[in-house]
Amino acid sequence: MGRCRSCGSKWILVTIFAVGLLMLKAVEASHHLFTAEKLLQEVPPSTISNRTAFHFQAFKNWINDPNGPMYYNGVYHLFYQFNPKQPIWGNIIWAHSVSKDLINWKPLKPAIYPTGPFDINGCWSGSATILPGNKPAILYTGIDSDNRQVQNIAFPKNLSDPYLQDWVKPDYNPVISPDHGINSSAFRDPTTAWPGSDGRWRLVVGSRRDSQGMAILYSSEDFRTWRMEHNPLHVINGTGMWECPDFFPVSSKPFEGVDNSVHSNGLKHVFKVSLDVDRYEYYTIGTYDYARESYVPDGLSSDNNTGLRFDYGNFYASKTFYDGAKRRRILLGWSNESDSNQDDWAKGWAGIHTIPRALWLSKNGRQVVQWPVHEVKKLRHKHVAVYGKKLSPGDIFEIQGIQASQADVEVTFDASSSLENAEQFDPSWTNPQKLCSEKGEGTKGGVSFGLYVLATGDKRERTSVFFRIFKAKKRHVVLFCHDPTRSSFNSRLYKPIYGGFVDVEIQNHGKISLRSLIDHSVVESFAAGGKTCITSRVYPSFASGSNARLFAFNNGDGEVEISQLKAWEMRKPYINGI
Ligand code: DQQ
Repeated sequence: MGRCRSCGSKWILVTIFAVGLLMLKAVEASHHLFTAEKLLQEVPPSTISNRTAFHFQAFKNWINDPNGPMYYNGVYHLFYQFNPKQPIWGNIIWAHSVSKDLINWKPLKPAIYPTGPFDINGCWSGSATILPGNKPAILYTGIDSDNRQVQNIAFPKNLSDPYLQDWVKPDYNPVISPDHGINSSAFRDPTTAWPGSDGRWRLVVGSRRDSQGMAILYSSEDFRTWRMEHNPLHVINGTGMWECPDFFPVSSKPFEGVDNSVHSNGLKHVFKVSLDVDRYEYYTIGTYDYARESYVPDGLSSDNNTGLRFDYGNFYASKTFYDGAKRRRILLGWSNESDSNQDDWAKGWAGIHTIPRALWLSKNGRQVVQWPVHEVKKLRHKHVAVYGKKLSPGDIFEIQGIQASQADVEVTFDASSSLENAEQFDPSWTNPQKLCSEKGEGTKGGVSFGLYVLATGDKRERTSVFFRIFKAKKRHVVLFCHDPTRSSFNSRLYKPIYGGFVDVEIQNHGKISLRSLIDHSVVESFAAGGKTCITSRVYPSFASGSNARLFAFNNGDGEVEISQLKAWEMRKPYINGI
């Protein structure tokens, strides 16, 4: 009898499931109709083929923030904010991929998705911490049944599974609630935890009180019961909601990193925040006093919208982790599409992550330096080189011989014979992005040179990656810009000009280096060995696939030399089935 009863309920379940599936299919079908229609009517075909090849992305649909990156027992884990149903934000869960080299990624089943009242309305960003006994733990923001933002914990179900595919959430979730008058709709994105000098764990959660952005500090003895500390770790008036804070010690040895658990005198820390109000990130370098639990940014740093940025372009919600295998700190960021929602429906995918970058403190301690992880070099394939090529004013020189839509370009320009032509720098020019717009790539004169990437043969379509050098009172000022204004004929695109100053003494030797990773719809550039980085999303209408060309140009008044240029075609790695 018992069997018959359970048979009956099984059939009811099967029927409900089948009806659900049909409904789901209907929804999917309507998306397909919409997609095909839009595709044929309005989207230039080449926009569709601009899918990135060697940047992290999902097989389809929407992705945003990198979550909980970690290296565990020989495997890199990357979780990310994912909408399993659509190429727009919504239905957010943690998707999960693993890698042995940070370049090829194997997709696994979703790791964290709504299961209880503490996260029933969404599983938002968070971080991983490896606890003593080599046990990973994830802390993430859940949107609970009252739509409050709460912090939850999850553990791997089976530590002997090399991929840690199943994650369990204890019943005692949430572990941190928005008590003490915290705004429950502005309380998210817990950091990786670090041990304090008293043995208690610490972490911060991003928040705001009115327009005051803050990183609320919590401590715990057992990683389960968390106590809000009296003082936030950091607060800045007028900055609004702080999303995805990150706080970590930084090494001054190039390419090296420091684990979050290290305490030592003189060790510098970085505090980074993603500002919801302008959707850019800012960081400061400072000193963390473990005993007082206070973080004091160095006098040179400011962490509002005049501050330092990891990337002066389309880059947000970044997160670092310590890679114990190679003793380095790695930074991952989300680069959103800058096409329209309409285009994203047509493409069926939206959002990529930037190439993992090693990150360390610059020699003068004033900023961090970033460089693509060395593993990316294994994608380098056919290559071309140019040495000692002089560019006279107005010259445009084509670099031929590789497919330039999927390439890694490293170039050193020598502007020494041209520096006397530099325009006078006005000290009131404090906003590099604005300066790049005012003195765009089309502005002739002074000292201005760089690359046209993803360009057509007639250069009517091009993305300009360039330097402009000015003469200030005691030194020269170097401006680095990305100008995508002419990157496409698609009128629906957002084409912001981006810019950052480069902290180099160019008057000493006249040389400056540039590396650009070009991947169909993304250009990720590193000026002066990674001191100033800019990422742009561009969608050429014609300069795509084998039609994309690469040029170097000199728009200034004096001669500039390409001391050395190497450009490699890049192979396509395996990324989540694409
Ligand atoms: N994205 C997540 C939030 C975070 C925001 C939601 C930043 O947790 O604050 O998808 O992009």
